[in-house]
Amino acid sequence: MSKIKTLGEFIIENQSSFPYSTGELSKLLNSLRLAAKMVNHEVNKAGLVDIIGGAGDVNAQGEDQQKLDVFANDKFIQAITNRDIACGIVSEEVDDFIAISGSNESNNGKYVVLMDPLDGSSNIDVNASVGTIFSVFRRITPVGTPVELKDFLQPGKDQIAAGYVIYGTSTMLVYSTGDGVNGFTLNPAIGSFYLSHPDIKIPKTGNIYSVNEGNYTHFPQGVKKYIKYCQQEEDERPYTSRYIGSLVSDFHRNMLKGGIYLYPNSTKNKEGKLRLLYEANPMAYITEQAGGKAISSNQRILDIVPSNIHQRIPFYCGSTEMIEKLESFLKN
Ligand code: AHM
Ligand code: MG
Repeated sequence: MSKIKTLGEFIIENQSSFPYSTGELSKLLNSLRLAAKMVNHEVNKAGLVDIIGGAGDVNAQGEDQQKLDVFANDKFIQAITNRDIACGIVSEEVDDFIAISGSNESNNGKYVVLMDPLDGSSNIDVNASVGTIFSVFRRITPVGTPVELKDFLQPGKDQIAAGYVIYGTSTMLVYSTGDGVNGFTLNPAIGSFYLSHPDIKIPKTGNIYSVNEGNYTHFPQGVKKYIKYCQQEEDERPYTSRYIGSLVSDFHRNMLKGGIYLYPNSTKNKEGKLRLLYEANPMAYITEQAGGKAISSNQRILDIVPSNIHQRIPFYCGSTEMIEKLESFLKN
């Protein structure tokens, strides 16, 4: 039997392979791990809302019940803010960036965290899986000064860590610090994440395509043609269509089995729907670390220099050969 390893042990063991090995990134990852467990606990109770009360109700402790996405946002912000490691946060739930001045207003935090605390939250009501997505950069302004907008507007290739939590049939935390991708599964009985998926690699090709085909009429020509290609009877095709509508779940499945995920721009959503900073960038980083490819309409996601914190972007990622095929359709 192979040796069991917890996420905590893994983080400590791999600390020295981080690009800036001061132990601070480990602490940051530990705080994200803690918040993930709290959110997991709450997400798992979501089906009991009618019995024990939902958003707007008052719980047994006399506290107002929060919507799950607000709860997740608060827990991640608290966990990150509680330690003097990060100097700022961008969250899908908050319009502006959050500055963390730290103890004695020291502004000593070296990192910024960008996150979607509960992605795919429309899935909660129907008991389908949701996720948390996070991205970490080193600040570019000097330590000791207040964080600035430019600290958050860095191209994705400068991320030093990224990951996601999937609250699914099992809860998993998958992350990379630039040295491959590892996945950890939560044992809910004891509250520990265990290394279950070491060194994940996306198969070079696959037979799954994931896209909201209801929007087909509004898609760019190249994407329409690619979708038709996926459906043709030839070679290994037609591919299988799988779409949960929860980015983390669709991404996770395709990463393990091989496949392509598409969220194109459309005549309805001219910029696309997904957010560059806390959806596309972290997923693109994980994709490349696992040997896959992630692009926007005509460039690598990780090369894009962001212009605002909630920027949207067309997003395509997955198995390298499938993305390259899509690229050939987009070029024409
Ligand atoms: P959200 O951040 O408001 O939850 O939206 C993001 C979600 C993704 O998880 C998912 O891939 C996508 O929206 C689904 O969108 P659609 O319902 O348009 O297919
Ligand atoms: Mg989202």
